[in-house]
Amino acid sequence: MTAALSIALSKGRIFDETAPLLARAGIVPSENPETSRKLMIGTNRPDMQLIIVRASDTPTYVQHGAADLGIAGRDVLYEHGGDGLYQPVDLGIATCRMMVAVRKGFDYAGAVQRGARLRVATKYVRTAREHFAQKGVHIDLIRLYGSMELAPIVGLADAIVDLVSSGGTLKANNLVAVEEVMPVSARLIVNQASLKMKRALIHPVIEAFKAAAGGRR
Ligand code: PRT
Ligand code: MG
Repeated sequence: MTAALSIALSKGRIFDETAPLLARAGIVPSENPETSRKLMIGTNRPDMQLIIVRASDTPTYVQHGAADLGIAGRDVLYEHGGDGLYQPVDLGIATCRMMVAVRKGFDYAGAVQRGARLRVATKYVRTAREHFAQKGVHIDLIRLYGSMELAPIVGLADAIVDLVSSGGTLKANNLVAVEEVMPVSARLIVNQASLKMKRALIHPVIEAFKAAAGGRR
């Protein structure tokens, strides 16, 4: 059975930081997705359920209307492109920064100035391509799926584009951040057709998230 409204979100930091906002919006999951193996989780509201997806898949589920609402990082939304998605609320959670980082001692400014062709490893290929195109820097993109921090150390790339929050991971791997690409936080996203068809149900949820996100600060 599917509930009237579904919210797609990922386990881990997105769920952890969304749970208090959900609670403030009056939505309490009936199971903890961190420990449950269920991918569809009911809530205290019979008309609302959570769909647990991979973080980078959230916009896809919402775009196709497989979920009415979703919670996704700006990083993920930027890579996806945001087609068919309405983004009414910056939730101000799961914040970090998308950064360019290099091996300590690598002369990034010099390389850019000389017009050297940079090898850039990342899973954020669209973001990286647009960032360097805007700067007029030529790059060779190397697409990775994770552990980007390894690439400069083993000589796979000159630079990486990755998310940084505490900076601990960069530090532990002898890397330094040299440039900000964009600040990142998680957004509430809504399927545009759902918004039209289920406006009476969805509008109060959007307002509740706005209030919850505002009250959090
Ligand atoms: O882990 P999985 O491959 O399933 O997917 P995912 O990595 O996309 O999901 P998850 O749950 O790790 O992240 C979900 C969202 O959280 C991301 O899309 C971001 O919007 C947001 N977020 C906030 C972060 C971070 N902070 C973050 N620090 N996502 C990832 N990181 C990683 C970063 O990639 C790096 O490897 O943490 C490491 C750096 O952390 P520090 O604290 O050492 O700087
Ligand atoms: Mg992760």
